Amino acid sequence: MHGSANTEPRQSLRLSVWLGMALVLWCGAGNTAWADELFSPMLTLRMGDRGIEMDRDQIAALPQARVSTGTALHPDPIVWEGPLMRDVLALLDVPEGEVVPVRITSWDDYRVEFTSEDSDRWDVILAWRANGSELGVEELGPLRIIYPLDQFEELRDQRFHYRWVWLLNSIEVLQ
Ligand SMILES: Nc1nc2c(c(=O)[nH]1)N[C@H]1C(S)=C(S)[C@@H](COP(=O)(O)O)O[C@H]1N2
Ligand SMILES: [Mo]
Repeated sequence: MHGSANTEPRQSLRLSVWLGMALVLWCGAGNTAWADELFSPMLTLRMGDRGIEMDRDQIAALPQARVSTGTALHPDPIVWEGPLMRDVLALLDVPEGEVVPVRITSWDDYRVEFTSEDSDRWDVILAWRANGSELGVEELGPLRIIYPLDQFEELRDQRFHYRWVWLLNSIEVLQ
């Protein structure tokens, strides 16, 4: 499943309203402690009855990967850093190489489903840093999916664009 053309305007409206509220809080607070509370837990993992909630420190404690690439719609290269999606899925004991369906959701209620085949084939990063700084909500963080687009021409495809989830808050392995 991927976002269809007729759901995008509704998503965009909801995103705008949501981001507007988040930005007011963000600017008003003037520090990241508030933002951390707003986006807490930073990441929720689910598989069946199992749930794992992770905060920024736990995400930062995972092995970190790094890639320099533009995004689906923004070609200027940025250095993105964060854990590999395959390492994050491994926290749910998803055996590497086994293809499982995953549902990714975001703080703006965007959702998309694809499979773990992507993160097995490519180094897909759950980025929380960009050009050396932590991603704030104005950069569509605190977590977003980054494909190594500039390294693999085959990723330059509409099918993948929907999977570049920003404002990511949960990853669920569907069984
Ligand atoms: N949270 C969230 N992520 C999203 C979307 C969205 O509406 N909300 N739109 C998707 C769509 S339709 C596209 S084309 C890509 C664009 O990614 P980019 O702007 O990072 O290049 O983001 C995807 N990720
Ligand atoms: Mo899109």
